Formats: sequence, C-alpha cells, structure tokens
Amino acid sequence: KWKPLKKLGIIGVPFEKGQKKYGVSIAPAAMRSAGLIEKLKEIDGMDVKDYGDVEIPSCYEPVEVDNMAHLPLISACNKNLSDMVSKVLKDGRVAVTIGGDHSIGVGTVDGHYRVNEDMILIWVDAHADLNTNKTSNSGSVHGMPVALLVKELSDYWPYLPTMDWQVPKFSIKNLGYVGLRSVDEYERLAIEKYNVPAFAMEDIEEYGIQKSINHILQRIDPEGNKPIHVSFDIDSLDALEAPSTGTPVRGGLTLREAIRLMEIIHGTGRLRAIDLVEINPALGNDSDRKRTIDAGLCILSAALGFSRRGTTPRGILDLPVQ
Ligand code: EXY
Ligand code: MN
Ligand code: MN
Repeated sequence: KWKPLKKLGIIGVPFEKGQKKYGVSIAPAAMRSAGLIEKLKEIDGMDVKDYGDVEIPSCYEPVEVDNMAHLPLISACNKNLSDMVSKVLKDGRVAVTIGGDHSIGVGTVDGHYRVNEDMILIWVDAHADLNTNKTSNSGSVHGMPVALLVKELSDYWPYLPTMDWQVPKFSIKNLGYVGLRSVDEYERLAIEKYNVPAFAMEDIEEYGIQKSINHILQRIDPEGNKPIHVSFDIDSLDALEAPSTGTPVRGGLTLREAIRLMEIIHGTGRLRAIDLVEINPALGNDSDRKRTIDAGLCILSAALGFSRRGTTPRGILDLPVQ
C-alpha cells in the first residue's frame, strides 16, 4: 500500500528564539545556497517545490510566561508553520522543513497531526526536548517541544497564553527517540513513566542503528501502517560530524549511522514529514560550517530516496552504442 512519495515541499523557518545563540535562523538560507533544492532534485524522479520561508510575525502579544523565554513569538511562528506543513501535505507532498531551532517542532508536528491523526514521530536528537517550564533548567523552549505536543503531559503545564491554537492531542505512545545522550532527570522520568522507546547512544552501541530503528517502528506501529514524521536535530550527530550547532554533545551518531537510519525510514515508504533543525552556520569556522551543512544535506537526501548504490538512468535499459 505504501510507497515513497516522489513529491516534496520545502519550507524554511528562519527562527531562533527557542534558544539563546545567534545564527540558527540563517540555516534555511545557508542550506539553499549550499544547493539544497538542486541536491534533492537529483534524487531519481523527484518533484521539488520550494514553498519559501514561513512568515515570522513582527507583532505579537507581549505576555511573559514563567521560565519560557519568547513564548508569544514562538507560538505565533509555529501557528503559521503548522498551517504551511498542513498545506504541503494536502498538496500531496512530503513536508521538508528546514529550521530554525527545535521549538519549531511544535508547528511541524501539529501541522502533520491535523492532516493525519495516525502519524508517528521519530525524534532524532542528543536531547529529549521533553521539559516543561517547571522542569527546564534553561527556560529555552527548544528543550520543550515534545512536552508541549503530547496529550499525556498536558496536565503538567499551566495555562499558556497565546497557545490556544495548539491542542496537544498527539499521544506519547506514538513517539520514539534515537540518539539520546543528554537527558535531564525529569525527562528521564517521563520516558520511563510512559515507557517511550528511547534508543540512547548506549542502546545504539548494543543493537546497532538498524535494529534500533526497526525495534522502535515495531513497537509504535506493529502493523507498519502509519505515516512517519522524523524530527531530526543535527546535534544527534557527533559534535565532530556536525560542529556548527548550539548544544553540541560528543559521542553521538556517525554520519554513516544517520544515513542508514534515514535509508531505513525511506524504505518503509511511509515518510511524510521531516524536519532538519539546529544547524547554526554562525558557529565555528568555515570547515565546521561546511561539514555541518553537508551532513544535513546527506541526511535529507538519504531520507528522501538517494541511494548510495547508485541508480540506473531513468527509462534506459542498455548502455549507449557507439
Ligand atoms: N535539556 C536542556 C534544556 O532543556 O535546556 C537542553 C536542551 C537542548 C535542546 C536541543 C535542541 O535539542
Ligand atoms: Mn532538539
Ligand atoms: Mn538537541
């Protein structure tokens, strides 16, 4: 029933107020000038449409929310993003969102969920992004998007002004993690309380990346019948592979592991949305920046069908004669 969609819609989100450093907001432009669209068009038979950047509102309600910096602006941006992701999906395309910091996961997942309540979510990250404003040590919303999205945690939040548009209906039962190695105490408590399949680096060490993702997919979607949303934080990669990111953590995924992970997800034919977040081209030197952006491009290509084995020329069955 499922086969990979050969149509994509690209959305840029030049947004960085979910964390404190300058630079994540320039990632969509940096990815486009590094050849994002061209590279995705090279994938066999791919139809790529660039929907441009989401509008970041310049006016928003200036309310303060306890330990949640810039919530009204984050909320306004995510509301627009959610609409854009829904639109791309309704147009019959895979939604490919280039962040931006990870607070934009609220909008991408919300937009996907509104079109398909069946969706499952694979959060690829060094961090669990599962803090509430009560448990967060930083007050940065990029450490909170999963907790904002899941219905099981809605009682652990106060009323959040400006967030009325987002009703947390997504079930934590449909979530899996890959790449964890920096998890706060209450995040760990939530993972254990709800028995979330969470493959931290030591688990990936033990099972390998293929068994790890297959185990998650088997757990949250045993029938293999649900559309997949991947939210890929570049800091899931080892800091040596992707140095230009705001909260790097050593000891992470190799690019090879991440590519294999994406190939397996592509192979299900069920990938319908992918976010690539937390690339910060303003951090590090030229070589760091290039390495990080290249890694991001490789990950997207693999997720969307690029084959490392190579592909035969379209519609051609023999070598050209002299
Ligand atoms: N858990 C820490 C916090 O909540 O502040 C660090 C979060 C970093 C989030 C990065 C983007 O994935
Ligand atoms: Mn993250
Ligand atoms: Mn992270």
